[in-house]
Amino acid sequence: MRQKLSGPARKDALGKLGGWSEVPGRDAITRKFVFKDFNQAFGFMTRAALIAEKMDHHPEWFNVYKTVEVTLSTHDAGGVTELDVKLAQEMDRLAG
Ligand code: H2B
Repeated sequence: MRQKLSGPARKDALGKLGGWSEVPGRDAITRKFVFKDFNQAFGFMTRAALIAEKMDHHPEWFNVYKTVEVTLSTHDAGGVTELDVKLAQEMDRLAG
């Protein structure tokens, strides 16, 4: 699970994600979520934080008003793993 994804397994896993893209020059994935207002954005972050803590896998993120920019990478592995894919899917589900 903490193994860096590469080759066809990586292609497969990232193919499951809509709206996420690979970060240039770094082994990480990113997505920008734009909500209706700050309340929605912060509600999303709160719910995502609880899931992240439960997974012991934490996002890098940046919030300005109703926008949340998320970057996911597994620091211990130095790149994208199944954990990032799973957290990305949870975030997509929360954002509706
Ligand atoms: N989050 C992310 N994104 N990558 C990690 O490698 C990571 C983490 N490691 N959250 C966890 C915490 C680790 O530091 C603890 C000790 O399990």
